[in-house]
Amino acid sequence: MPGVEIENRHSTIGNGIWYCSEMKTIDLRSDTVTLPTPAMREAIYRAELGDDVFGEDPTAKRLEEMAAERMGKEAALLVVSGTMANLVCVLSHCRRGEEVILGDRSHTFLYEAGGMSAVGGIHPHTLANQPDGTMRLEDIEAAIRGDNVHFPRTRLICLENTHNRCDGSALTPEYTQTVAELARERGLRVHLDGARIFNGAVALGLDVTVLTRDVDSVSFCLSKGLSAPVGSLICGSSEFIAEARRNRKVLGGGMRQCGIIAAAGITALEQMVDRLAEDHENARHLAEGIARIPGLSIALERVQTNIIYFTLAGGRLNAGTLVAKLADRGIKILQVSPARMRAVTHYGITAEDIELTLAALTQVMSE
Ligand code: TLP
Repeated sequence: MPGVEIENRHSTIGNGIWYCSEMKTIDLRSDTVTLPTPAMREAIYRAELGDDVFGEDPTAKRLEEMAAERMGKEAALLVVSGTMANLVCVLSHCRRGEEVILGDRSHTFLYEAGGMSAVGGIHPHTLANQPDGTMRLEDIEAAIRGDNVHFPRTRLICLENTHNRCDGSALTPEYTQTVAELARERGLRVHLDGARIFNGAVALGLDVTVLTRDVDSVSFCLSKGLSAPVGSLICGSSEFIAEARRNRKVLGGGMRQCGIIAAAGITALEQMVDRLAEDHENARHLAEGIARIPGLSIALERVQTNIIYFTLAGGRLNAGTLVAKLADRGIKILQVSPARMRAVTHYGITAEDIELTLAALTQVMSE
């Protein structure tokens, strides 16, 4: 089953029910660990292919048309990853020496290897992310540069929805619209890192286009909660996507028979979006259980989608030890700082897995 593997383990310690020679692994490190569904493997097998750099892969074209329509944009482009999607978008909006306003906890700033400056000579201007993943409007306004020879030119504002490091929070359409209005007034563009935009739409009960209508470009991932093996899409105007296609090529991202990837992506869009609600329910259940375990603390009011963060509230354990002890019990989560951890629910994680995880956490915390 995707996200769940059977491992051979020969544990001699402990007395929990999960100790046995054949131990199930519950992998909550990320929704990126999801494996393609049987329907995706079938679609990959049957995919009609061509050379996409010549514009001749019918499956890639179909996925790009579907993606553009889903996001309410004119056109779309398939790229390898979320990281490449964000980089291609920034390169397509900005020239060398220009500046991007983005959150200090945004994925693009924290976890994309500084690509915009390393590759594009583009200057990141970070502003404090609020706990809900927003940046204050007054901070954005104050950060936009005046026309002065000393300053880089501000060109772009980047938002992230859902916001990974801010507890998987979903940005509201009202917030996005307000930022976009400010951007338009000041002659700037807005890019949305929508790696998990469908989680946002499902959590807010909105059509995804309501979350994307005000931005100039949006990227979203097929290979997270939607379970496809690889790929992200960039959506925007036809003119923007033509520029993005060129920048994808610069990065070596022209993929020949990429219908192989696109076929799984089509299945993902057709079959895997609505079920994200189940991941949100499991995350909530996990969070509520964690809130009841002495020594752990979690901001329950922040739990909205499939990502939860929780913290050790004092005591003798550090997060590294707790993560290792859980791993010994076949449960994988991520340590993000000395006291803080992340767990992400996804396809293949069941309500029973959540119970097992809570039982393991309770046991480790009481040892
Ligand atoms: N996030 C990964 C890690 O890189 C942290 C994860 O496990 O959550 N935008 C957002 C909001 C993301 O969370 C990620 C991946 C990306 C972009 C990059 O996507 P990929 O991994 O496809 O390059």
